Amino acid sequence: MDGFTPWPAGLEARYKAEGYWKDRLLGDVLRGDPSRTALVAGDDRLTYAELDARAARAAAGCLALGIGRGDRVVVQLPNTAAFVVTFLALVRIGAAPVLALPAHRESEIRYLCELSEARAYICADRDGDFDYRAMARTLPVDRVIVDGDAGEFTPLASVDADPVESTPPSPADIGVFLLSGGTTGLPKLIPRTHRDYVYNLEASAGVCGFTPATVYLVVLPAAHNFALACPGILGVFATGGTVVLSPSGSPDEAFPLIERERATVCAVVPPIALLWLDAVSWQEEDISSLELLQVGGAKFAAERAAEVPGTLGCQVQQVFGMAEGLLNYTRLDDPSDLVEQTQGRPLSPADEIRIVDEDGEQVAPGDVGELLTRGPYTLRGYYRAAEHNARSFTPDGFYRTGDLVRRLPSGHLIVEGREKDQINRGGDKVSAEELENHLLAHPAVHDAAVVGVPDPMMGERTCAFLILRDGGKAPALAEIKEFLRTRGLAAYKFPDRLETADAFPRTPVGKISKKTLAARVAPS
Ligand code: J2J
Repeated sequence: MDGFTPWPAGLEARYKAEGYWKDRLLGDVLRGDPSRTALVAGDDRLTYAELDARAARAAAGCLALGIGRGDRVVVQLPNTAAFVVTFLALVRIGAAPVLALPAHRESEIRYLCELSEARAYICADRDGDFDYRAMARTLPVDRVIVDGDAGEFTPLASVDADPVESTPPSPADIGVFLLSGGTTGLPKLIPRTHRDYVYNLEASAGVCGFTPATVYLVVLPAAHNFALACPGILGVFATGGTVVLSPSGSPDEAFPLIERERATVCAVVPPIALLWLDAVSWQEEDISSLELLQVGGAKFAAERAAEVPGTLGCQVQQVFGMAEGLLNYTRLDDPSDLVEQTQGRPLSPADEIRIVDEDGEQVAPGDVGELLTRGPYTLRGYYRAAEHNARSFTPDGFYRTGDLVRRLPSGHLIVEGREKDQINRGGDKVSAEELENHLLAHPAVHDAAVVGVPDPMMGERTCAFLILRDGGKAPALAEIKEFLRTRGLAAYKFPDRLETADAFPRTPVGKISKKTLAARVAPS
């Protein structure tokens, strides 16, 4: 597979022999009782048998359009039954979905289509004021498939045919492409094979105690690794429970669904958890069915984690994960101090962890260093990114996470910071370089440097420092946002704040010192 970095033969043999890779396929995850409810989404309520039948018909519909094994398809759908059916259909025929977020815009989608050489782009008709079809007209793909009012494009509803036999993919094939949070000018694609992603979701379902009685509420974008497979939607399907899709994590949408469907588990990012902790005082719904709240994507403060059981009436689990692979979970039977104060420990006994200093040497036990990892579900290279891979991986295949952690004797990790040039905006990742490149295109901007500023709700917000061109007038934040919007950048990557500077502070080696810049705007 061109552009894909495989695991070395020795490790492949080991992961198979030790039972991590079972040669199961993503298309076969629907393992619930056929008569039980698999999916609730808006007015759709589908049993396992019905969802299976829909996926089979959609798979045949894709084949009829010439989409098949080895193809890539960019999928950008919100939390609807269409997302689930489309995902299952594509993985069944061995076409890999490239999972974009609904918030992505032309800048991201065009690049994903180009990089993946996508056979098709599947989207919704609109998202509020935004018309995906208008964007789709300019994309470099032969076929656009639209859920809803398709206009001149292929309606998703027409991608439907009597099921046919087709050659199944190999478990070693790429099953799905996830998006990296990114630290570079352009987003990176993470190839996940059928067998590694199936292990990811099955092992996660085990650690999180999922059973056929699990009712899992999805409030994060279904296309995000956390909501999709940690254990997520696919972990629920593999253990026979019920998935309930919510359009968002807003308490006025999520709480009524928890009450109505008696949801037992939900995965959220810290800003949503904080909102829910407050919202119980004014929302009137009965959310007592909730047993487990998974919180991850950004650091969740120990004090707030400690409030979850008393305030929301459920257990809390911290999740420190990444689309690249490695997942850390606090365990359901961990003592409360570990659950509150750590971000969990690795999912798999085969996860290898190294914590290193700037010279790549292992730090003393308990000291802070950069987390490196490899294992049976951690990528060995980004897709078609040889140059970047040379920096992101050690010669022996450990992924450099860019996260600064320390490890307790129990194996639990505490995230202490970050080395990568990224802003973690309440779980949404913003690559500083990507935003800087867009800002540099503005006529008034001579140079740009983007840093994170602490924020009580979001953890961090994005601050852009600008050096203006000679005689240039400082643009207003609203103008910059409008400029970025016309450039087709996703809105969550827009700066929250602008500052001007005459020059940027430099490190001894001449790089912009983002630490010094961030200190200028940090609350004292
Ligand atoms: C601090 N930083 C965290 C945490 C992720 C489950 C949960 C999260 C993600 C995810 C995911 C953190 N505390 N608890 O894919 O399956 C930061 C780290 C990490 C980066 C990965 C999942 N949990 N982070 O957030 O690919 O910096 O995945 O390297 O979006 O988020 O981002 P992403």
